Amino acid sequence: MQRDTVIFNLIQQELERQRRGIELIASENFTSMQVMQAMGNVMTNKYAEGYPGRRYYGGCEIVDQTEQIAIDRLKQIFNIEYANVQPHSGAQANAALMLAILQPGDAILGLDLSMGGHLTHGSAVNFSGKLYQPHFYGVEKETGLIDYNMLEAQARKVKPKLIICGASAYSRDIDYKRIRNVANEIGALVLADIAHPAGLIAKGLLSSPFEYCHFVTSTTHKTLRGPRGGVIMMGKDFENPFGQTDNKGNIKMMSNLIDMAVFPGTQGGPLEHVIAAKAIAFGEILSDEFTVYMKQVKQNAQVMAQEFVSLGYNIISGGTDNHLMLIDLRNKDISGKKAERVLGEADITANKNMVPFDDKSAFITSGIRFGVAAITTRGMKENDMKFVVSVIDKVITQSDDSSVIAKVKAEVNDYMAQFKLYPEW
Ligand code: DSN
Repeated sequence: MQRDTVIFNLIQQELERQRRGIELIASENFTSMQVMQAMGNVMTNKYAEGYPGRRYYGGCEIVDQTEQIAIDRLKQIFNIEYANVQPHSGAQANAALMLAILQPGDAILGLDLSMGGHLTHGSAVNFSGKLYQPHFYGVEKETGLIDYNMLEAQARKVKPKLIICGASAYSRDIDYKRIRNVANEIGALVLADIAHPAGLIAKGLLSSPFEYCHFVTSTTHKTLRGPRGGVIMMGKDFENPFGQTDNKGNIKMMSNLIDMAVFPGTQGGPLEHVIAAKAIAFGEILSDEFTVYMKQVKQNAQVMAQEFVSLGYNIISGGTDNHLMLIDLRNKDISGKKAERVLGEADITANKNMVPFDDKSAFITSGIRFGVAAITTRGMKENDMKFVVSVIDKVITQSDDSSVIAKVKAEVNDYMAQFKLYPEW
């Protein structure tokens, strides 16, 4: 077989793009070399439908071990009873979890996408909004914080079977206890989708949802810095409240329902090469080095937010508790769409984002979202945040001057040359 130079050239170009730019997409990160190597291994050849020790294919003795190590390490990270590491992505994790506990048409309550929520929390264009009956809560206009009064009022009014907390563009901690209290009152289950802040939660730098939420889902590639994928977890396993029994008449545990909802419910063969990479990433998360990394992420985000505020930028909620921030650009007279484009021309990558109560569409938006997990992996510290904010400000305030953008791009490329993407390269 001839080497596919077309594709390998494109991969090389992507490596160069990642190396020369400032990566600020809040949902991205740079895996370690060993995590990346594990994603390209022979386990991609293996079919392993089922779970360790109970597969539908022969020859699974070795992938059984990698998958079990991934499960055990994830349980150790969060000190929990149950983990399923097979979901191919965060969306798949949420789809499986909902399949396990909901019937089509059941009411669900989540944070509105336009207020920082996620597509899989009930958006009309997503399975969650098509199969189930979605209802939403938002954030307070004055503070940008989750409107817990609205959440409680909605919960009492629509009596959802599932309340979903967690967000894609929300920079503050979440009051899981308050959400659980209202869920108890109306008999709802609670899912925390911690895809964004999982790494901070793993290291105790944000509140843990496990005590209060029945279920927790996450991606593995954001602050957890692993391969692209998803997981489903429970702090404590419990008997399913729907009365489902096994063939001996015993009430099935929730873990059983969730495992069945992942496979065969929503997925076929697990990606065992990716699960091997998840196991490696989870091992890295257990290290002290990762604690240092996560603390730096939090510190960098706070310095970045302060720098933006000092230059007159309007950060939703006024700051950040986690790795990201959402900026309302309306006082800077530029849309999110244009800001994303001109920053991209200067090799600064970010994404446009609606802000709460936005008057522009999701294609234009008034906001932009920045996250620091990826640049912190590259070794950036507090002082570097000042450089990053200064170049962003130059581009945003002089967005129509192509000579400024070209100059900033050269500055960015020069600055980033000191931070290796991978120590070995
Ligand atoms: N698309 C991801 C994000 O950027 O936050 C969430 O799925």
